[in-house]
Amino acid sequence: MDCLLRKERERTLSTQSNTKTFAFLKPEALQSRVAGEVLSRLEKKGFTIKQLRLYNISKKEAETLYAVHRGKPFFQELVDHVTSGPVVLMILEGSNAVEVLRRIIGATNPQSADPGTIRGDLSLSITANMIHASDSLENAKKESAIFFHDGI
Ligand code: FUP
Repeated sequence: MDCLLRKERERTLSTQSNTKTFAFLKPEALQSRVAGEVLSRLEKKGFTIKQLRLYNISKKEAETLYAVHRGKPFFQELVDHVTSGPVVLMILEGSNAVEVLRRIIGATNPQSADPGTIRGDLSLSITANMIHASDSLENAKKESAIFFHDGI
C-alpha cells in the first residue's frame, strides 16, 4: 500500500473510538472444541464481549442473515450448515471493531486466509470457515438485530 495511504489509514484507526460489531462462531467451532480458543483470541486482541449466547439458528433467520447470497450456488449449503448445530452469537466492542475483527478472522476461504488469522489457522473449508463477522457497521446493526432484541 502507498505510504501516504497507509499513514492516513493508521491515523483514522488511531482516532476512532470504541465501536461494536456482530459475530458468531459456526457449528464446527463447538464440534471441534475450539470455541474457547477463538473466544480467547478475541479477548486477547482486546475486544470486550458485550453479549454472548449459545443458539440454534433457524432456517428463516439463516436465510435473512445471508439474504445477499440468495440464488448463489452455495446458498443452500450455507443455510444448511449454519443451522446444523448450535452456534455462539456475540456482540464485541473495541476500537474500530468491524474492521479489526474482519482482519483477524481472515479471508472467506480458509485455504487462502493468512496464517495467524482465525480462519487461516483453524479451518480448511469455505462453508465451515469457523466464524462469521459483519463486514460493515450498517450490516453489524442489521445482523445483530436478527438475534439480539437491543441490537448493537
Ligand atoms: P464472509 O463475509 O467472509 O463470511 O464471506 P461472504 O459474505 O462472501 O460469504 C458468506 C459465507 O458464504 C462464507 F462464510 C462462506 C460461504 N461461501 C461459500 O460457501 N462459497 C463461496 O464461494 C462464498 C462464500
